[in-house]
Amino acid sequence: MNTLIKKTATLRMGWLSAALMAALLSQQAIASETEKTMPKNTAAQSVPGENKWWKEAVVYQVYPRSFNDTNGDGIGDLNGITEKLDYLKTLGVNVIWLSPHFDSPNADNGYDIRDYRKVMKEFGTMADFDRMMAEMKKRHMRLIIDLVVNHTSDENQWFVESRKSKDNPYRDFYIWRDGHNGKEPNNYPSFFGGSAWKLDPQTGQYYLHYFASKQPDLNWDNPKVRADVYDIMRFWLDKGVSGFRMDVIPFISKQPKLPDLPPAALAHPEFVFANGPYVHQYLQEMNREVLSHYDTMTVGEAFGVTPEQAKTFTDPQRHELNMLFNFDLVRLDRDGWRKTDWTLPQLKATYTKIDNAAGDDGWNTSFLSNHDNPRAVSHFGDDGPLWREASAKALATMMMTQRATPFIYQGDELGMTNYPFRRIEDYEDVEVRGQWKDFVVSGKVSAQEYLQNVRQTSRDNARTPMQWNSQANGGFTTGKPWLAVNPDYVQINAASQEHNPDSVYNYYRHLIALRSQTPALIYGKFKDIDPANDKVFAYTRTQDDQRYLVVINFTKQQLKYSLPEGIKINRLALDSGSAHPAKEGATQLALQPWQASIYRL
Ligand code: TEU
Ligand code: CA
Repeated sequence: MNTLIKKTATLRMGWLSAALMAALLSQQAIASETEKTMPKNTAAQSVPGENKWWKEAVVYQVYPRSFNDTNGDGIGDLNGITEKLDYLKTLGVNVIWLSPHFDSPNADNGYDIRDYRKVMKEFGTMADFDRMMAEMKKRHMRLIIDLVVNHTSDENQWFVESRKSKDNPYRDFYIWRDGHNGKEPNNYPSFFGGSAWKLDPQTGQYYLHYFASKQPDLNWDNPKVRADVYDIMRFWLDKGVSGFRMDVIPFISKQPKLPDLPPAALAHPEFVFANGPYVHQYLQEMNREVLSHYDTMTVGEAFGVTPEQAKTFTDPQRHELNMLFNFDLVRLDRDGWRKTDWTLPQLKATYTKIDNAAGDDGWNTSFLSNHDNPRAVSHFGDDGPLWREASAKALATMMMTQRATPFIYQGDELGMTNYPFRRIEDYEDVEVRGQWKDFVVSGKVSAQEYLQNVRQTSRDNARTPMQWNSQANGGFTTGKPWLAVNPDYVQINAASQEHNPDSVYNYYRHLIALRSQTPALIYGKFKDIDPANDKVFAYTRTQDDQRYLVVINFTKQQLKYSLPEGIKINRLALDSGSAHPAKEGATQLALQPWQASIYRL
């Protein structure tokens, strides 16, 4: 075994035992705290397995900074989104998730909020926001916004007050501790490098920050914090937003007394952070106080939550959240910033696991990328010129036919690819810069090894600007873009795809339309019919007498595929480009490279 593999193996084991420990911790927590203390929401009991608009929705994630710049400052803006609503309407999506649009000093591109009731000045004004929402309404689209309330910006007025003195009324809005023997209060690492504690000279105490030091963690054990967060939620719901994507929401309840992490958990603290004792209590309170009074869609970013635990957040009987983003799939071949390998049977097993964990009355999300992950086609497909389009369509087929609400990340509908990063200076992301210090500057790994990995794993891969056309900067801006546009915009852009019937964009359109019209593809039971096959992903979606088969060739070879006993084709529902789709009665399929087909059985 070479040293890299050995190292990865140990890291993985560390992660597993941390996950195990966290699972145990959380079981205890759920039994001891939540069930006993929390009154049930009796107002709006929902029936298991019910049909819901948010299950039938197709969501499109907009990362505003990189979407469309209308005033030439190199930063996307809300007017830029409004301008592209017809593009999104034509695509067929009906919910937009907007990454944070609030006033922010942008230490983490808006995930550090200074004023929750103001629009980030780079993105525009509240009038722009209202106009954007009105234009969405006209097109029967809904908007969900990003609720970032595990932490704020250090420039948020709450923190400005909090750090002033130990007896400031806002002191307990954050988590302040004395040092331990002249060092940090405990060994928590920050996701963005270094310790999760920062000494504040004004009072001589440390504050906790799971992310950048400009992102202090709120103290959710303080009821005033919770009440203020609920007010912010009502403010936006009353404006007409239809719900929230909730940033690292499982992290809001901290471990009592904040003990050191055991060494095995240090590489993956998320499994401990996500298992504080009161997380379910707080979410049930949030539901009772706010969400149950509106018709909302809620999706929690569940970094550190295992599929088995997901149900404790999303069980309709528990009145917490509708759905979670589970990271087992997008992090299948990841260990922190390191890229590892994946196999098709592993990918399939992940889908089955997540689906089983949801059970009949639970509900999942389906996504292959977002603003924190590499591009879908570069990650799970083949982004070389030969197979980029075919593999992007194959992945789209997989993503859109799960028993889950699909979330398309901006640009994936064009098959946009990872950026050809070379040097550390090419990156803008606070995460990359922090890790560079921790791993490379410290001498733990070579610059080459780090750069080789983040080239495939960095969040900036997904954050390069949208590629609208083949003009300068891909038509994203007339100025200098805040992050370089991928040079492949000349070939890959919206303008060249909108009117090409064979484009990735138009294939997405057909897929979205098919899913929207086909209850079995939304609600139907999922069954992997050939889990060990390492070349073809074949599964059925069944609702009553409606039965569909999805077959995806994950290789760049032509393949013959024999359907398992008892399954035969009735008719083709959608195909990504086979010269000879299978006919009625067929039990043998001839698959083109990366071909994806949906058949009615
Ligand atoms: O991300 C949460 C998170 O923990 C990871 O997905 C994160 O991106 C990182 O890769 C962990 O190593 C959310 C947001 O989506 C992300 O953009 C923010 O930076 C982060 O929270 C802090 O708000
Ligand atoms: Ca702008």
